Amino acid sequence: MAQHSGENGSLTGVGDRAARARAVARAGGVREALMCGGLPKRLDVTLSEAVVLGLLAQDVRTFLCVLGHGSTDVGEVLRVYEEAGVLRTCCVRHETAASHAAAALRWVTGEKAAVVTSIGPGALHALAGSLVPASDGLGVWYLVGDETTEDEGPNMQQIPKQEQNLFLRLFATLGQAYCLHTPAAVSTALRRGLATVDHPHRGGPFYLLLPMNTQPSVLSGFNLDELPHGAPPPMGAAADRGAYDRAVDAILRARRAVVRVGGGARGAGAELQEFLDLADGVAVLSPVVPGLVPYAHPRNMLVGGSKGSICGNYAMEEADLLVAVGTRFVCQSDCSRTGYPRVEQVININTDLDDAVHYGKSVSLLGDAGPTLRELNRRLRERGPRGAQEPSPWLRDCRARRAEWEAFKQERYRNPRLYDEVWKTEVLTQPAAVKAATDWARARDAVSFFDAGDVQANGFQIVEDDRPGCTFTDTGASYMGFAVSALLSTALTSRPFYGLALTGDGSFMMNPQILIDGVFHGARGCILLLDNRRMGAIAALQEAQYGRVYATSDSVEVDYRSLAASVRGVKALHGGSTTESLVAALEEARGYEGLSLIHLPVYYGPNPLGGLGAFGRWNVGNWVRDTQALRHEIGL
Ligand SMILES: Cc1ncc(C[n+]2csc(CCOP(=O)(O)OP(=O)(O)O)c2C)c(N)n1
Ligand SMILES: [Mg+2]
Repeated sequence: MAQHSGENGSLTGVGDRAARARAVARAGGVREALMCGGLPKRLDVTLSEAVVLGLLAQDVRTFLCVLGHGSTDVGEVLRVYEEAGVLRTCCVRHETAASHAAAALRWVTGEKAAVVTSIGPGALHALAGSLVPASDGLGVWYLVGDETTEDEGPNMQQIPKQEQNLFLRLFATLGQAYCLHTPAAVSTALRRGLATVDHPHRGGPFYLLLPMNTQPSVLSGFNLDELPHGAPPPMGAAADRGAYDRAVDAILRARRAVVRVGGGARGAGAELQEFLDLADGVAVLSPVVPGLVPYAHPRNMLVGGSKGSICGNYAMEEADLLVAVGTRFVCQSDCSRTGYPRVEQVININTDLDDAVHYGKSVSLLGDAGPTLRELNRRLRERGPRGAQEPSPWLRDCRARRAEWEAFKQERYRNPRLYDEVWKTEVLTQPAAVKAATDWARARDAVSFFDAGDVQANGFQIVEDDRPGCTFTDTGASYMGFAVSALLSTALTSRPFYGLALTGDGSFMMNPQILIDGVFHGARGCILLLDNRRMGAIAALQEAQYGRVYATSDSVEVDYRSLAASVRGVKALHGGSTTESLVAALEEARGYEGLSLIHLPVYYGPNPLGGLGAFGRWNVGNWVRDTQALRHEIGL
């Protein structure tokens, strides 16, 4: 029988929610409350409350929401628990932006969050946004409204089709999903979510579908012990079965080893650097891990692939041995399977079986990068390392290409301004602006986020990080609007940082909601809007492929500074047309303890000094025939 607010000391009734919330607050957590007797083991709770208690038990305390009729019941539980101070809800203006902020929070600080939406369009906005955590391996919860399970007739905003489980099928295609059709299955759903969101090597989005009629249904005598908690354990080093010896033989036989470093190598920086020396290898870093090998490291050939760099692509093009560490071979980074034309042997370290056997000619080491590299290093030391003293011819050649790349970049930085046909004046180039801004961010300890487009490609070609965790660029999904939305994570974290979102005019307008949400929730960061008055990356691709630009710009002038200034609380600035004026604007933004926007007109045009070029192959547009033919010729 429901009671009121536990005033009579009861905590077990459906109506005792507020008292339970206070008990959780007093004990410092659900598990803690259970252990100290602050909460009884068996309770009558609604499914919505069981879900929230379950998430709290997994240390999910941040909820980003756009509520609707599909989620008011969960919303009411969140209200009561927030009032008690055990969680924080942030209402935002767009579900995709909520998803980006939750993904960024996980990426930068490791803190977890849940995105809460209504049924239908809101849920689909979140689903679209979840391509980011799905692509970049980030654990994020999604609580989305779903149609009623009694099938009394069509629900507004459901998929209009006489069929069961349509949302479940849709969501389960993109990640792990569970529909709480049967409330008593809640602990199993929460356990599946835990395994996905807290996966030790590759987290992902977990979608908990909450039918509108089961949310308020009561679980009588629900046993809190059933709530899962604690992260699943990580894998260790790969099992042997002779694979290490075969790998070491291949390394000692090779003359030109390239080590491709992906997101799975995060946390294995020290092992990796030792391995580079022992194997006489050079590193080519995926854009998701800048700084994992420091920029200045003599064996760092930086990025490679269809955007790439002179040195990174040279190393890929010439290598006879590929050591792939925690990478999944996305087209842009391995030139659509044509990136390693001379490779005779692959050593592939990955925790994911499919990724570990991606290429032929592979010795696959199915295990965690750090411990597996440690074991490889140990055996290499035993067998006598190579390349210990003199730089080998391979390293010398690569270093020469690295010097060429540095000179190529310097030439652009020395010519930071060009006359632009649209702006009708001299403006900064993107390379010059991104270089000045990221140097500034490094010096000021700001975390840089990159949006899609030329901004992103220039970004990963330019950044000079000497440690991991300074730059976050969603090259997995390359989702326009990610970077600006990511700034909201500065307001959600308990580990404060200042964010710099480098965005294009196209990307910014995908999610301008950050101007409002950022002010309301207290974001600390700056949007640097590089305005070339078009979707530059696509225009450049059209130009390169077909010689004609089409449908990638419009003629509408937007005064982004005024637009930003119209939101009270946003500091709106102009970046001028020199690197000095840009840095001055960044300094002014940094002096403001809130959200700023700097509008910076930038160059778009044919002058090669206006960009950083492309160096590899890509299986898109009219390059498809040649790229695919080469892929089959290589046969890797
Ligand atoms: C949501 C989304 N839609 C479309 C794309 C395809 N796309 C990639 S870059 C780009 C243009 C980006 O324009 P802008 O942000 O202005 O950056 P620029 O390339 O001009 O520097 C587009 C349309 C995408 N990555 N994400
Ligand atoms: Mg643009």
